[in-house]
Amino acid sequence: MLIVDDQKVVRHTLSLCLRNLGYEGCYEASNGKEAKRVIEEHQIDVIFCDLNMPVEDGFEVLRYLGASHYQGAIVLMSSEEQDVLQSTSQLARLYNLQIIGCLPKPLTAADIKSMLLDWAALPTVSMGKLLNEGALSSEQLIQFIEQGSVKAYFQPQIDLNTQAIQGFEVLARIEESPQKILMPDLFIPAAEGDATLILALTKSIIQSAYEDVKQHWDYVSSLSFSFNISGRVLEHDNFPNWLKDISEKYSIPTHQIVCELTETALNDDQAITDAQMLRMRMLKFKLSIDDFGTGYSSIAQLHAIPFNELKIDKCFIFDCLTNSKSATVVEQSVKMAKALGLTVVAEGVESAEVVEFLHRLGCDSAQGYFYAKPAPLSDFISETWFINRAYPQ
Ligand code: G
Ligand code: G
Ligand code: MN
Repeated sequence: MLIVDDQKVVRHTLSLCLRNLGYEGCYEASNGKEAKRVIEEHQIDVIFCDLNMPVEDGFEVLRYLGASHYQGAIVLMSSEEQDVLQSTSQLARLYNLQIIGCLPKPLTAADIKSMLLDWAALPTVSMGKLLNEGALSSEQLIQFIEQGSVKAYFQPQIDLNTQAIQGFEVLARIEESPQKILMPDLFIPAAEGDATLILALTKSIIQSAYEDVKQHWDYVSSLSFSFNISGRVLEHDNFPNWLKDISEKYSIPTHQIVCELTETALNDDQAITDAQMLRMRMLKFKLSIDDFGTGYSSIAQLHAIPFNELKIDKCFIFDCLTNSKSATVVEQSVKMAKALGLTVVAEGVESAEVVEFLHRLGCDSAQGYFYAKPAPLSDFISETWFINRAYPQ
């Protein structure tokens, strides 16, 4: 275990407490810099990390752990209010880090004990390793890709001014059998760990979607198609040109293709990703910033890259009618997007009331279960609202 805190008394108390609980030999670090050194040199299963430290703070430690794909558990500690701790643990999840608890300061032995007991009792969290149950191995995934089991599902995006469909987001599924459809959480995280694999997967989803689009072209020729593009995919220099070539092959104009990039995807080498995004723009693809509001680098990125669209994350949309903080995030995101000349899509719209709220704020379009769940493209072609091009009000 590793304790990172600038206050000696905190480190001392916590270390004593852990020893009493049977955890011997804790490492200690008084700032982020020292913590990184310990993590590089030792196998650490649990990190207790303070947020406010003068040299390199807890946020820097989290960023570092995310970048180095740390697999162990993390406990956040702070005298900040509970909602700051909560938001920080949400941030950490974006880095695929495992936060097992947030301890308010001053620490108490009882809090520490109950949290560690819960953690030890969790079946999925074994020391230092996290097993994602049911997740596909790389070999399985490669096999599914090769046998053509990767399928594109389509979720409509509705123009809030006209109630007409304006396009689809394409979401990956694997058809293990006609009865068994595997969801992305079973294969995307693993694929993203391997730049070659996520590239192969992304290409096969796009190819599969283009086949469907071509087949139904007469019905969808005016619509946009959004793909989720992981930052790892952009590490491949020739991806933008590959996308241009395949779009030409299927006669789909590049301005109808939207590349959704998540903030977390925009990671390690900023210069490379930025250059790739600019290439995409020069080829006339549209760029969208996905899951907006859940990361913390978004504003800087909006500045640096000519995005066309901003997608407000569903976590803010879900409770925007009951949670004033979410409502504020939605409202401000719309305002900011408008000021920057971007179109705004709200994701996770589940009710007519939310549609109404978004429309009032000036949000351009909406996507969510209220309209439709992701499904094969052919399912939509026969729907009357689709044919009539207006969603019933
Ligand atoms: O489809 P679902 O509704 O369960 O999607 C879950 C998550 O998987 C979403 O966050 C989405 O961005 C991601 N996802 C779905 N399809 C793709 C894909 O083709 N590529 C990448 N990189 N992520 C995807
Ligand atoms: O992260 P990304 O925005 O790419 O992923 C979109 C995800 O959101 C997909 O998993 C999709 O199935 C899901 N989704 C879309 N609309 C809704 C909704 O209205 N409710 C819920 N719960 N999930 C939604
Ligand atoms: Mn998306």
